Amino acid sequence: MDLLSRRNMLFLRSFLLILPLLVIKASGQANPNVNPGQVGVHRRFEYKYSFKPPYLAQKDGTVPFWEYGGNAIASSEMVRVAPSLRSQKGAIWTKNQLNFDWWEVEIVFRVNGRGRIGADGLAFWYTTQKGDYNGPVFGSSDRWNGLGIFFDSFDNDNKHNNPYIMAVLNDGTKQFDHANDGTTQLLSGCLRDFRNKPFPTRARIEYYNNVLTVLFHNGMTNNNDDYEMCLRADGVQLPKNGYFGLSAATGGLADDHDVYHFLTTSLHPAGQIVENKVPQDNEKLSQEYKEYQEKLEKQKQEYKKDHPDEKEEEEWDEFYESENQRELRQIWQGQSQIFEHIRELSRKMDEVIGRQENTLSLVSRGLGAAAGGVVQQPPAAGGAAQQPPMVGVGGTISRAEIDLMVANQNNLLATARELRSLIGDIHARTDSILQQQQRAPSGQVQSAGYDVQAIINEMRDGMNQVKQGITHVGQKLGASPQAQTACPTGNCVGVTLFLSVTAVQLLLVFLYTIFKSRSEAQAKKFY
Ligand SMILES: [Ca+2]
Ligand SMILES: [Ca+2]
Repeated sequence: MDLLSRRNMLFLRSFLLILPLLVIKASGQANPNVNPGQVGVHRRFEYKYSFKPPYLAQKDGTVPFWEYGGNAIASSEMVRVAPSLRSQKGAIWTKNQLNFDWWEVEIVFRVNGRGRIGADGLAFWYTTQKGDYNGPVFGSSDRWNGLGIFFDSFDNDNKHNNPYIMAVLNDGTKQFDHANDGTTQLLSGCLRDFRNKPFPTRARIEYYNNVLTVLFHNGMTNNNDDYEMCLRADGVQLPKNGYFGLSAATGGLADDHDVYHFLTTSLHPAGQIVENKVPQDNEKLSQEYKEYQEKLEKQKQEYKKDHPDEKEEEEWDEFYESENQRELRQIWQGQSQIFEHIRELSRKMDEVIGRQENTLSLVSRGLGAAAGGVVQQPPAAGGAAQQPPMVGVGGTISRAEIDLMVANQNNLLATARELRSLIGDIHARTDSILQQQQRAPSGQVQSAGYDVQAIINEMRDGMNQVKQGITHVGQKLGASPQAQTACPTGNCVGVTLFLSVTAVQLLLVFLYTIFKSRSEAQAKKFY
């Protein structure tokens, strides 16, 4: 194992040590209402309130359990709620009322058009009555009773804040404020571009324990996990037993409004299982599983009898997982975990940001009302476009506090980005290790480290310098007597002079030794 991969290993190990802290911190902030998928909520796919390809529409053009009208067209692959022609309107509604209170709906859709700007948008509905197929609000009826989630492409109020996603509640009395793009009525929203994306865009709308959450997937990847928080609202009271619907409209500008998947899952709190079919199924399945297991075991034993030699080889093979392989496997597993946790963290962060945006919009609305007739600023989303209200202090929240909130939010964003880049880095490094591993079938990681190469180069240069120095000195020593006069310092001694002095000294020492040994020998004679 070379220097580079060792360094990588150390880096990973230290990161793994930090990880539990991050996880503890994250789990400490968890809110049981936020994500029912993780707190033991029973989920059930509701096929009577869903559609998806293939065979979305049957041969006669009908969509099972749904009815559509207006300019909507259904094919086996998708529902084109409104096509890219001028002034089109269409809608599709579930035939049946809901028979469950809490739900999650995932919509996979595309809003595509040739123009830089499109119109008008797509709407998701949960209402007590089915709406029209050619109504004034994105193709459906106004004065609805329930919830509308609007994907509003066109910027009617010219505030440069579209495409915009918003949730609007209505009790059947309010008329939708088209001129202001609904900013006077919206519950919450976010600025997200959903037009002309490389992959289908997705929205996950969840209503559980009176908390409405809208997650959005921007269609830049095909990864199902890349949802971002768009909005979250507590204390939402929707009427029971409503209908689901989708509608869309075009105007002078026109987009195709295509919906590929409409997937409904009902959510049931833990301990409230409705069906009793499940245990029977379970019993049957576990019985089958047992039978298969016995069969497998039997076959295994038979195989062992027939091939007594092979067994050992297999075991030895598994036993000798090389150290590198094991280490890589552990790193890989650790990494996957890290990645999951970071995704979770960033999701939570998005959620926090969503809440702050809510608060900001509330504050600005409150201040606007206090200032009296000041035109309201729609809540800008997306982080960068945020503007704290410029009006003076009107309530309990001061300008400084809002600034602080914004600063905090930016900090959070920066941290999240750092974490993301860090994990990307780790990925890249591991990939390179893996590639190297593949290249070396012996299991030895080959050294191709840039650092090692650099060090060797440096050493080579150093050696060359030393060599040059030696030859230089050699030349000096072998030079003619004239070179001595050219001695730059004046302190240096000529080679001949130095040699002769040394010779004289040696001679003197030699003579002294002879003299001494003789006198000692004479002295011995006297004893
Ligand atoms: Ca609009
Ligand atoms: Ca607008």
